[in-house]
Amino acid sequence: MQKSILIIGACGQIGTELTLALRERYGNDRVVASDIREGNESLMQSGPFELLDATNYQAVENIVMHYEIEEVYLMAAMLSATAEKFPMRAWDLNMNSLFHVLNLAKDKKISKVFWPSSIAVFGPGTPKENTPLHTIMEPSTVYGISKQSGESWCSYYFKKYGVDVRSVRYPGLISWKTLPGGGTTDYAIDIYHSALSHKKYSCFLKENTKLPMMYMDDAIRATIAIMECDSDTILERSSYNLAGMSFTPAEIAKSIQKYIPSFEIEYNPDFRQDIADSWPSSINDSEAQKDWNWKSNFNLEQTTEEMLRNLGK
Ligand code: AKB
Repeated sequence: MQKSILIIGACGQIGTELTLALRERYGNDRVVASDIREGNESLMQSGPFELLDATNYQAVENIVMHYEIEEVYLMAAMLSATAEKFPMRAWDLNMNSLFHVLNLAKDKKISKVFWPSSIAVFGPGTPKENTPLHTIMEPSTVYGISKQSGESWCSYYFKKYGVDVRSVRYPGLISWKTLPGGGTTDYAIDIYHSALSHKKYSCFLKENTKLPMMYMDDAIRATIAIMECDSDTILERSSYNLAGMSFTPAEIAKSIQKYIPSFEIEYNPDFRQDIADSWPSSINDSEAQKDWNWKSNFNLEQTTEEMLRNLGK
């Protein structure tokens, strides 16, 4: 019999595509989607869905027991820009949801956990280019502090209780199926929507702010790959660096102008500039390549082609 999987935060940017990919792989009925709100039609109609507040331990446990869940993907989180506005709510959601899932695994109610970390674990003192997995972190955002602490807790639960938890540090993720919300890298999605609808975009980051990014297909592939590996190939139990591409707002604008020559961009940096300035420009993911054969497929040109083609339909 196929295993049963629960996705918490299934209606968000990553959760939506991850749920659909897992349903295709393991069967619609085996993949339970849950979120605090309802999601898009394809997600709601393709398999089981439960309304769930990830900060409520009892509610999470009830769903795990009811569906005899073996694996949990915990995708619910408050992202960097929103977390700066609501620090306590962000801490509550990002940390307590993780503890609930780790404790379910510690008590053997589930057997495997995926928890996403982020490039936000890094801070202003981190080497900017080709940032290694183990380096100075010192995050300067609420979101980054929650992700860095979460990584340490994952590693602790693995060492102390044998919890099989796996994690990657996502860069900014670019997708066309579901809009992101509350992130600093969200500009790299908004720009495609604006290019198609208005032929111009006002960017909240400066033109030369280079950040690590990844196309969603690569992110979903990495997530499923790390979860399907044999446990003993996962040598890093805090979180793995994951690299796709790196570009600046000026470079993404130029790639759009190849398809929409009249597209114009202007720069009006806001509070998110400080967040972006504290993050690396490019990531070294050699451990993921070595331990579980990770390799990204999409560069900026391919991403722009995919985004404009799909959003333009
Ligand atoms: C954000 O911008 O907050 C996220 C992230 C890099 O984790 N996309």
